[in-house]
Amino acid sequence: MSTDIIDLRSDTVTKPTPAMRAAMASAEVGDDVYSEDPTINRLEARAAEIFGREASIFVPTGSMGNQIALRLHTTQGQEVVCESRSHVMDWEMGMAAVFSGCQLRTVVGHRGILRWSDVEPALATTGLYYKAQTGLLWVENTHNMAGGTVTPLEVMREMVAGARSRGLPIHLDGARIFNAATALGTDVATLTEGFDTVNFCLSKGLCAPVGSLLVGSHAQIEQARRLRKALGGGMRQAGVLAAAGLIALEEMPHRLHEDHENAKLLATAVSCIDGLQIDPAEVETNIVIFRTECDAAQLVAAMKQQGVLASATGPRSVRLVTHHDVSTVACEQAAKRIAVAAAQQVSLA
Ligand code: TLP
Repeated sequence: MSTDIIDLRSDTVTKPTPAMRAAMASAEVGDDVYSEDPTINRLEARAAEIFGREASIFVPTGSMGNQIALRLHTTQGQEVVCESRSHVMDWEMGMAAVFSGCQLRTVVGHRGILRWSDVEPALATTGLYYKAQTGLLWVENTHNMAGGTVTPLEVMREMVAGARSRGLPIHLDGARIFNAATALGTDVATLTEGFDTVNFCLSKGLCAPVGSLLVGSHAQIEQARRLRKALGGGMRQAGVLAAAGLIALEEMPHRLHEDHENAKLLATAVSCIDGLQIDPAEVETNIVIFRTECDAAQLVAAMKQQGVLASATGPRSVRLVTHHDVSTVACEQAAKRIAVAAAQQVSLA
């Protein structure tokens, strides 16, 4: 196996930058359960400001931020309408049912993107006593499992307007919302305007070691503090984490275009490999999901032998995610190694 591993499994594998480590070492801290950690307070205030909201809360993970939002907006027995391959559906451990007593009603979007016309027929808001009522609309931008696809601004606005017209709250899983804003050439406040709550992650392409923020109104975030504590997410001197988070928020978004360019480069190279398929034009951000004629798990294992780590996202699909810790040269190298691994699979078939 090659020793210089190129890790493209996820942008969650990024390590804190030297500036983050220095800020962590000297962070001013206090007990955040008493709201006395000055660095967390600064991070929360800054996130609210950047998103144009009243308040925000620092949570350990994106999953926790999403689940707090889900509980905030719903009551037991309701439905949450989301895209069929959204993170809340596939990767959050059935917590909509466990923590909020809700079920998910999924709708298939085009490349993960939901339009109002897709969603409207799935809503139950008429008050019919014999149907589970829709309690919440859920959008994921960028859409992870659809390959980092971006919901454009006009569609975000259409979804918000639709939710309003039916008196429904709308939450955004914006784990990678800075990637979406970068791809669209807009800012996150504009892109997320009108969403009742937005969850975004510092720990993915923005390189912080830990943490996400949920933004919303004062009243929602006050209630979110109770729910975070209920989930065991009341942290103490977590200003050491928020210090890295502040750098992630202020300094890292501006470089995300590099990850997008590297993803395009990888997709273009992969599209030339026999037995692998992807349309590079469909790659908009830092996620590349390609189809393979051979077994995806076997290909991933063969890629690992060549020193490239990736994830199988289905029996015939493989995900590569670019990030701060893989350079353009490393991506070029990864493409060559993927070609070797794919050729081995073809020769085995
Ligand atoms: N995504 C992870 C895995 O869980 C799949 C990854 O490697 O991409 N929303 C979206 C859209 C996400 O992609 C993720 C993480 C989350 C929420 C949850 O964030 P964490 O991992 O902090 O709980």
